Amino acid sequence: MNSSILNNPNSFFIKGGSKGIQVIRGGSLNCIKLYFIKKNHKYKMCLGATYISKVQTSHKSMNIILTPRDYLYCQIILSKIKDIGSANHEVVAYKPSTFDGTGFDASKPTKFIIHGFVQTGNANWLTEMAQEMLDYGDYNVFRVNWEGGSSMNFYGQATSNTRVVGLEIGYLVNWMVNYFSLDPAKVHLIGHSLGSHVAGYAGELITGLGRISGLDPAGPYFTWMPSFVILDETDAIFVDNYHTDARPLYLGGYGTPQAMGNVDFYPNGGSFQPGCGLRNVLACSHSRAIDLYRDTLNQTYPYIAHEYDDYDDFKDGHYKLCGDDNQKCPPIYLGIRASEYTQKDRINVQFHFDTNQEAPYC
Ligand SMILES: [Ca+2]
Repeated sequence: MNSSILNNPNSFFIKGGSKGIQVIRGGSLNCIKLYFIKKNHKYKMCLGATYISKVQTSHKSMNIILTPRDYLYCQIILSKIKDIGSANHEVVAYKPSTFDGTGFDASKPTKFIIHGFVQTGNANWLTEMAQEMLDYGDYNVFRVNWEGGSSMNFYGQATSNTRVVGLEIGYLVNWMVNYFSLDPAKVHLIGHSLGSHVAGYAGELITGLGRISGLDPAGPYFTWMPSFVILDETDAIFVDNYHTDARPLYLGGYGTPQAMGNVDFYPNGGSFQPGCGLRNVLACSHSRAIDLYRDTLNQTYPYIAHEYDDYDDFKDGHYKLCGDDNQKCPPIYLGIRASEYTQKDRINVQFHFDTNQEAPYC
């Protein structure tokens, strides 16, 4: 190891690489050691397989050094049925005892809920959605808390940290697949904003991951980036995205307009949500994707959407030509039941519809 690099307090490098942010693609889940050196302290991080993307395009102008794993404080917490709060259990890969007494059952479908920028895994919407998931189905439900990496009030830093959180989840799930014989096809990652891309990074590491739901995937630094940078349809068997705040950042939008799943939902056109008004300064439209998804857990009637080329066609009532038997573009359930869609081999299929301004939205 180059001692001059070790002695440079600003160095960040990957073993075998050189100073700076480097690309490491592929590899197994065997530990790759990272060394982070700052302020005369050396941190050694063992993250499993990883890559650090160095991408310089007009859409992503800089790369930010990752926050050390210890500072990022990533927790993965299993929510116990009917007992949100004090009975939650943090679980750790390669420590099966952390699963003892949690009620975890590897034969059940397993959900992970992942927050975004300037949030925590203990925010109300995560604990409430976890409980709603448990009420809806017989699942294992985990909340991912990466508050140490998301709450620095610097978006660029948080975008870099999403890669570490994705690694943590991928590392845990792959261990669970090996240790508990968990079926990865029954694993479903649900992420909001930056959490959507966290799910994408995790999905890239998990062979045969069943599903990712992107709740208004973050736009800045991600839109039109390569597949390995963004959540996209290659990251799971089925990827369903919900675009609710897809205006450009200079107009206050945090989401992306880019269709990047197998199916992409654009309620009310996807750019702005009814009822938000001035409240949009509090990311009202950005959060609406969460509200809509949760509503599909709470309502007894199904939310159904139809395929259109764009929102204008929906408003004009121009249905897509679906063939004589209407089988070329079948309708789809929103939210939790989107996985029942029958044409999962298609990509970037757009669904447009309008909603109410508050629950029930459809
Ligand atoms: Ca991807």
